Amino acid sequence: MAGRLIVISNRIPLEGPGSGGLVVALHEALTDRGGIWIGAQETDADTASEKFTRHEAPGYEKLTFELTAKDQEEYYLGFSNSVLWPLCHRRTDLIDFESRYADGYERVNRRLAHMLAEILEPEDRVWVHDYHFFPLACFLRELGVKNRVGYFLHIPFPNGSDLPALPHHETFIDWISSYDLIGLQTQRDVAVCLEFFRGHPKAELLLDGSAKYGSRTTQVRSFPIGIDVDVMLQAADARRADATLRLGDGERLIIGVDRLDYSKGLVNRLKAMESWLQHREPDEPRATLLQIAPPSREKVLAYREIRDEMELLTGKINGEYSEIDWTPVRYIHKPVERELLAALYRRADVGLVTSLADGMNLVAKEYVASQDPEDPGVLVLSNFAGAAEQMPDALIVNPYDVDEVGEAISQALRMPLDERKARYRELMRGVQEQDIRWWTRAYLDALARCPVNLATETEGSCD
Ligand code: GDG
Repeated sequence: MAGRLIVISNRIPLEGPGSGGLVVALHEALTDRGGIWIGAQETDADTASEKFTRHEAPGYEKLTFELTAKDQEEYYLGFSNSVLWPLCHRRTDLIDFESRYADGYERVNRRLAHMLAEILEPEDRVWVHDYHFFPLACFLRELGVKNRVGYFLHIPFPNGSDLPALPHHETFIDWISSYDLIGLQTQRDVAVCLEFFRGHPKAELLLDGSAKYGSRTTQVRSFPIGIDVDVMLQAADARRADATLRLGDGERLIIGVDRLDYSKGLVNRLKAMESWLQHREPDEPRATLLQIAPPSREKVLAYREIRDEMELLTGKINGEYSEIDWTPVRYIHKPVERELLAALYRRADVGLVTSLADGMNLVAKEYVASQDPEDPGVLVLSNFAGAAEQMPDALIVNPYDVDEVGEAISQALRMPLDERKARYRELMRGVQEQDIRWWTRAYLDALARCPVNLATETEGSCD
C-alpha cells in the first residue's frame, strides 16, 4: 500500500531498536514498511519547540516532540495519569483534577497535531497509541487532515457511566469519532465503546458494527495484543533462577510481576497469599510469593500511597508467617532485567495475576510462554485482566474475593501434571497464534481496509 506508516506513542526508544514486545513490534512494522515513529522527549527549556527533532534510525525515521517540565506535570502526570488512567481503570475516586491539567493536555495534543499536519503526505496512515492522545485526531481534523488515522487504546475503554467524571466529557465523543478505526484490547471493551455510542443522542450504530456520529463513521474492533514468544522461550532457563533464588528444599515459587500500580490488585494479592497461609494444610509444601514491583509514576500521590500499603502488608504477613528458614513474601521494589525475569517465570510453579482492571496484561502471556512444556506451572488470572478473555484455561479468579484467590493458589500448587500440561497446551497455542507480530499485522490490515472518511468536520468541538 502506498504512503508511509506514521506511529505516535508517548514513549519512544531512542537508543537502538529498544526492548519489550510492543517496542520491538512497532520497530519491525516500521522497518518492513518504512515510515516515521514519533514520541515525546523531555526538555529543560521553558518553551517547547514547534518542530520535531530527528533521530538516527535504520530503515525509518524517528522524530521527537518536546515536553517542558510544565507539560510533563500537566499533560503527562496530570491529565494522562491522574485523570484518564484512574477513569479508564474504574477508579473515579482517585481522579485528581486541576483545570491546568486539561489545559496542558490540550496544549500538547494541539501542538503535536500542528507539527504532524505539516509533515503529512496525502497517502500516509497514522497509528496513534494510547490515552495520552485521545484528542489528537480531532485536532488533526480541525486542521483539515483527511488521512486515515487509527487509534489503539492499551488500557480499558472507560465505562459510559464513569465518563461524566471526565471534565468537559461532552467532547469525548468528538475526540474518538475523529479516528477511522478504534482498536481495543477485548470484545468486552468493544461492547463498552459501542454502548457509549449507542447511548449518545446524536450517534447511531450501523449494521456492520461501526459507529456513526455526525458525518463520520468509525470502526470499533478488538485486537488483543500479544508478546514476542521466541524471546521469552530463549531466555527462560530455570537453572539461572535457582541459582539466584536459593529456595529451601521442596519450596514452591509463586511469581507476580507488575509496575507498582493500584490497577494491578497488588494489595489483594498479598491478602490472598495471607489467606492461603492461614488455610494451609500441614501436608502442603511451603511456597514463597516473589513479587517484583518496579516503581511507577511516583510523583502521583495514589502511587506513593500504594507503596506504603504494600510495605506495611508485606511486613505484617512475614512477621506472622515467616520461619527461621522461610520468608513467604519476597517483595522487590525495583526492576529485574528481562533475561532473569524469563528464568524466574519458568522456575515459578504459579503465575499470579490479580488485576482489578487491566487492558490486557502481558505478564500472563509471558508467564505461559516461559514454561517448560514437560513440567509447566499454572496461571492464576484475574477475570478483570483483558487476557482472561483469551485464556480461559488459566484458573480464572475474582481478585476481590481474596479467599477464592487463596484457594486457587492451593489448587494450582496441587494440580496434577496431566492437568497442568493440558491447560498449558491450550494457553500456549493461543499465545503463539496471536503473538505481537499477528497483532501489528491484524491492526494495520484493518486500518488499510477501513473506509476513508472524507469529512473532516466533527459534529461538536474538540475542546
Ligand atoms: C499497558 C496496559 C497492556 C514489569 N516489570 C518488569 C518488567 N515488566 C514488563 C513485563 C511486561 C510489561 O512490563 C508490563 O506489561 P503489562 O501488560 O503487564 O502492563 P502495563 O505496563 O500496565 O501495560 C496493559 C499493555 O499496556 C500492552 O498493551 O497489556 O493492560 O496497562 O512486559 O514483563 N520487565 C523487566 N523487569 C521488570 O522488573 N525487564
